Amino acid sequence: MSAGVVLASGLAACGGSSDGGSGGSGGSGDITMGFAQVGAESGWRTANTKSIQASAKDAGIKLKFSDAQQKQENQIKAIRSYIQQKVDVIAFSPVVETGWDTVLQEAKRAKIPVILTDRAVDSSDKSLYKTFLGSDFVLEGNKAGQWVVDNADANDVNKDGKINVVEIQGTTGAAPAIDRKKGFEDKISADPKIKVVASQTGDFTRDGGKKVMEAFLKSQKDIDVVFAHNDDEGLGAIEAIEAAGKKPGVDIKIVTIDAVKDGMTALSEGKINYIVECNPLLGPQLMDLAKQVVAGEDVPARVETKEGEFDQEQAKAALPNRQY
Ligand code: GYE
Repeated sequence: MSAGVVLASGLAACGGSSDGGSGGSGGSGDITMGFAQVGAESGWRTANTKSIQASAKDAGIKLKFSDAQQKQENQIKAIRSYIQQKVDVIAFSPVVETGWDTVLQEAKRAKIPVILTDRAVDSSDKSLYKTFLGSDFVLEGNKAGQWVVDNADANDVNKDGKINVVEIQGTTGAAPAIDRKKGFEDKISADPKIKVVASQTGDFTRDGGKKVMEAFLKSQKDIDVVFAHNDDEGLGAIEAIEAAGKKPGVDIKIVTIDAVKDGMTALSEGKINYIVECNPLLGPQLMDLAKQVVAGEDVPARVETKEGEFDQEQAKAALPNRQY
């Protein structure tokens, strides 16, 4: 409801209890970072926020943190306020890909370096940010699609020679939604039996996934597979499938992306069939990059995180040691 930006300073205790770990370039205790987060829409996002806050503390970086509640205008306001406060570096996870040039030019004019974290922007001017840190979302979509192809027989639940997929997309216009959709389509196009028969956004939330799945269950007679762009949407879909008297993971197969604890638990219980990992623990790498850009050092244009994928047995084995 509230249109305002939630601005909270997740301060690393000033006065310097943060001596350990920072290493490398000196003077990092003086760095202030403004971080404009997307929101708190998913388990992934919560883990990402915790990682950023804890790593800032460990690195001795003073963090100003804001939650945009999934609204671009709130993120823009937060970035402008960081420019006014003359922070040393701005990092943000752009809710959607387009519409950032003006505010990024303002940061550039103020000589404040910007690091894109987790999500990319679609801008022809690459000088507007120093680097991008995050995942290859097309590859994640590829992996989900390849799983549907590789398990085509099992995924043809009704044994009618057709594999009907319903897709629950992430936030419209967001890099992970655009890229995961594309990556998935690229792989399933290899098998003419596999078709996406319906596709809608669930905004990366559990509630969104549930509502979209309820609508799909009414409009589609024959659903074999759900492809949800994140675990939370898949978990919402499970609720809708169960409420319709069907067994998720059996009557309708489910493939998702993220591999957060709740998703992995559902996978180990047989309610999800496959999860492609997307690592939210970007904090330590972000703080290292921040120190480098503030020190004027060159950094790679793109820094990617390493990720895996899990079936039901692998989820059981991995769960006890899962950090998020
Ligand atoms: O997959 C989803 C979150 O941008 C990679 O955003 C992130 C995505 C993640 O809401 O759960």
